[in-house]
Amino acid sequence: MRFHRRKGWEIPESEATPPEIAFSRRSALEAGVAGLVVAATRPAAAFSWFGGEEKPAAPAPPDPTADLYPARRNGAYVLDRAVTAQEINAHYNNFYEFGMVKDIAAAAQALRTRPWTVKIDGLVEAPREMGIDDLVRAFPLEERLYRHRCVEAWSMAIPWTGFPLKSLVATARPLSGAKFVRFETFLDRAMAPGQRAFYPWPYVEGLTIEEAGNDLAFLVTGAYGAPLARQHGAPLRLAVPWKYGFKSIKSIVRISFVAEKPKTFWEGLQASEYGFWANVNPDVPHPRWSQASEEVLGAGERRKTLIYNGYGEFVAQLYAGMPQGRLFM
Ligand SMILES: Nc1nc2c(c(=O)[nH]1)N[C@H]1C(S)=C(S)[C@@H](COP(=O)(O)O)O[C@H]1N2
Ligand SMILES: [Mo]
Repeated sequence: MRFHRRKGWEIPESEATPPEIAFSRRSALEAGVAGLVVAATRPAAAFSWFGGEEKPAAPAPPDPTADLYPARRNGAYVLDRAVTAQEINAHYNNFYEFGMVKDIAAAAQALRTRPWTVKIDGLVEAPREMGIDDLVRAFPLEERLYRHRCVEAWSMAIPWTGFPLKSLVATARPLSGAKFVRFETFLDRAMAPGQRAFYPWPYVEGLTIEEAGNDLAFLVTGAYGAPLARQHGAPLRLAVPWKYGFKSIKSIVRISFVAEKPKTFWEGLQASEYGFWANVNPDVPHPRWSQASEEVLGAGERRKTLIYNGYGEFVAQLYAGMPQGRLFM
C-alpha cells in the first residue's frame, strides 16, 4: 500500500520521493524508535522494517486440518486469465504486521497459527469463541478461483479454499440491529515486528451485513490445494474479490456484528485515499494514480481493470440506488 503524508505541491515532481519510499522511510524512523525499546527485552531479534525479522527457522508443526485439502472446486467461479504461479504469489504479498516488503514470506513464518481462536460476538443470538480447527471443520470447504486486485494496480488470480462468509453469518444468527460485520487481525507486538510501528493496530476491516451475505464473500483457510501459507494470512482470512485487496483482511481473530460502520485500519491511516467501500472501479482514480489498468503479475501484461473487478453480476445490486462517488474509494 502506498501512503503519503506530504502534500504533492510542496516539492517539484522531479524531486518527489516515490510515495512508497516516503512511507517506508518514515516508518523506518518510527520502527527504529520502537526497536530500541524492544531490543532491551529481546536482544536476539534483529528487525529491519525493510526486510522483516531474521529468525532461526523452527520447523512448523503439521497443519491439523491438512486432511481437508485439496477441496472440491466450485465451478461457478471462472477466471478470464491463468491462475498466478504459486511461487510468484508466495513471494509477493502485503502483510504489514511483519514488514513493508513484498517478499514477506520468510518474516511471516514467525506467525504462530496454533493455538488460534476466533471470537464471534456483538449483535448475534449465538456469540461464541471457537478453536480454528473446530471452525474449519464446521463448514464444508470448497475451492474457488478468484481474481485479486490490489489498490496499488497489480493483480493475481488465486485458487482459494474456504467457505462462504454467509454460512458463518447464518450460524451466528445476527440480531436485527446488526448492520455491519467487523473483522480484526491478531495483535501481538512480540510476534509481529511491524506492530511495533506507530499505526492504528490491530488491522481492522468491515463489510455491510448485505455484503457479508453475498455469495462471493469468502472466508479463506487455504490456497493452492493446501492450508493457507502464513504470508497469505493463515489460518483464516477474508477474500472479497470485487473490492481492493486491502479489504481482504488476514489472520482474523474476531468477527463482530455491529450497528455502526467500523473504522478500518486504512481509514485510520489515510481516509482520503483508502475508504470503507473500496469497490474496484477503473474510472475512479486513486488520488495519486490511475486505476484504469493493472499489472497482471507473472503474466507479463497489463489489462484493463474491470468494474467491480469483473464481479458486477454478483454484487452490483448491492449498491443500487446508493450515492456512487464514495463507493469506489
Ligand atoms: N492483517 C492484514 N491484512 C491484510 C494486509 C495486511 O497488511 N495485514 N494487507 C492487505 C493488502 S493491501 C492486500 S493487497 C492483501 C494481500 O493479500 P496476499 O498477500 O495474500 O496477496 O491482503 C490485505 N490484508
Ligand atoms: Mo493491497
